[in-house]
Amino acid sequence: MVKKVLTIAGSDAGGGAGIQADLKTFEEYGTFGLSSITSILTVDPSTQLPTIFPMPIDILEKQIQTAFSGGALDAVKIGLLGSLEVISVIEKFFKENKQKKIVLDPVMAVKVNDDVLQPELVNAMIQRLVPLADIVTPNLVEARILAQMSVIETQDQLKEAAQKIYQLGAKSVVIKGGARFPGSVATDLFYDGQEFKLIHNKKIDTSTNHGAGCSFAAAITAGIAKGLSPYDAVCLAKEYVTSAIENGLFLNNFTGYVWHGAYNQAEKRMTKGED
Ligand code: PXL
Repeated sequence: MVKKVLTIAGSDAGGGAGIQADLKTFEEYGTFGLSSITSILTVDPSTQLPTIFPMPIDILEKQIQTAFSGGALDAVKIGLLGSLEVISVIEKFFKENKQKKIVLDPVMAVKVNDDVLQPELVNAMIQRLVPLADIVTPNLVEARILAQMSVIETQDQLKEAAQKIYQLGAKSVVIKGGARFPGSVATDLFYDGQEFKLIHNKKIDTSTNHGAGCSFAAAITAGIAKGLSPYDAVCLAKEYVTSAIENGLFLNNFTGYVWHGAYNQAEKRMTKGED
């Protein structure tokens, strides 16, 4: 049976991150993707500054209602929220449908300028969404905010942050240290209250990484929907995203996107009749 996977996230008009990354990734995993759009993100071509247009809450609620019309989904990913009210709607439908397998990508900033978006959302996310999550997938900046630490630069600090986020009530956490983490290798850390698992990879020297975080969380969601443990889902997602980054493409002179189809060489599909 094809698994049904929902993303509740922002729409990235550029096609690399957010809802677009999620649906493309769900498809690559052979799962059926559904989407509830919380907001629309655009980027000004001359300044490169992002703008977030929140979806009216009643329209978001109708989308989530549509997605849950057949009951609980096989897994759900939460990304960019857009507004505080979104959290209450999510809570309502998760509770009514006894939704399990919840992945929280605690998006607080977009790569373009790294300003923390909507700080009022952070506390609500910590108190109300983190405890629902089977896995939370912060990057280094988000981990620092969730764990209320001033720096994460060493492996001990990475572990301390993971433990603090776990103690907020998530069943597991993976911190995407990635290429930003000091040192010669890209380091991520998985923790589920049992043992710390460091995941090392080579640092990839490329700027085609827009959408990497969203795609990673989406890949974990699809993996969990298909029955992988959170840790196994993280390891496969890592391979999937590494390939997507290595084979990325540029939308314009500024923005390099991950290529979601890279792992499966999707560019070779449906080539009948192509010149
Ligand atoms: O990667 C953070 C992110 C999340 N959600 C949406 C985005 C981005 C980054 O651009 O566009 C919709």
